[in-house]
Amino acid sequence: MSEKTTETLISEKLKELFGPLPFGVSSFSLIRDRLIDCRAKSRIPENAARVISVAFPYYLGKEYYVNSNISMYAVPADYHRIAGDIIKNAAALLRERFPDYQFEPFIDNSPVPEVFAASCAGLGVIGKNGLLINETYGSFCFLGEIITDFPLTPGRDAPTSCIDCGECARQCPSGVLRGECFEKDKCLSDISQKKSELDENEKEMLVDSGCAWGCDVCQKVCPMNEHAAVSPIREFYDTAQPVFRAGDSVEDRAFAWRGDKVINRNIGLLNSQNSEK
Ligand code: B12
Repeated sequence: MSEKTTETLISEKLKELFGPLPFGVSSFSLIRDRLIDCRAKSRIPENAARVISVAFPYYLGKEYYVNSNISMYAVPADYHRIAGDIIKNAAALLRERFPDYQFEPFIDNSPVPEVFAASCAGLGVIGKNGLLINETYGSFCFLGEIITDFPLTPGRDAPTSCIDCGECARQCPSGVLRGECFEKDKCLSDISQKKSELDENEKEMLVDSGCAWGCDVCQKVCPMNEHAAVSPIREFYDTAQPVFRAGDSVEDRAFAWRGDKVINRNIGLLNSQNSEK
């Protein structure tokens, strides 16, 4: 019987580690020139060859969002921790099993343009809203990756695009998706994270959205999300908190990194509007 190649062994291990989570491989050379400047950049292995992208679906079913006042991605406990634990644990086990190779995990605060890399790895198309849309789970997926120096066979050599119906751009509350280029600070999701004082227009947009953290409009109106499957990640359900009240602990929430001032300010704005009605 022929011996299994290292590639086969690593591929089998990845299936064992990620189970039902979509994952795929892209060539590091595709993103080398697109890396995002951040501290984590220094962790990229010296002879980086491949990026193993993993999607962490987070849609829990509509009953989980009843009367919610925060974005769907912030309903479960902090994905940086939950998905971070899965990807860090996987990288540690890969290092242990294949000590001749490097496996470095990243999530969100990552030098990898995660949407682009995931599409190149075959995990889905890039929507006009800039998000990765997976065939099964839609765009309701967090992304993370492991960079390795092992030359696994990559998926595709370029990203692919959505059906381009334009609905996300038409419905975008701030109009940022209708602009020539994506001006990050005009996105309502970015506005909801702003530490500095919001101007009247920003306050109005936030209040109208009813969402104290993030923005889901470009995802909710996307026809490619209509039949998104629910997440296979148990912990997302067990930790779900759809309504956040001023004074609740931000510990282990997706917005913990911002502290409690910004979310409390936003909730105050939503509440003051409700009491005026
Ligand atoms: C900064 C950031 C933000 C900023 C700016 C977003 C932006 N679009 O630039 C703000 C705060 C606004 C934001 C908001 C959100 N974010 Co954000 N964000 C990031 C972060 C940390 C970096 C993004 C970045 O700077 N990319 C680099 C620049 C160069 O990318 P870019 O300008 O978009 O360029 C892309 C296009 O050129 C495209 N592209 C290139 N070639 C081609 C070719 C084709 C054919 C096509 C179609 C596209 C394409 O690919 C490039 C790279 O992605 C990433 C994590 C990461 N490390 O990637 C998460 C990330 C993109 N965000 C994520 C999420 C969930 C969100 C929100 C949905 C959260 C919410 N509900 O409020 C919103 C969505 C808003 C929106 N429509 O973009 C997820 C997206 C998951 C997914 N399924 O795609 C990520 C990957 C975080 C994660 N680890 O899961 N985000």
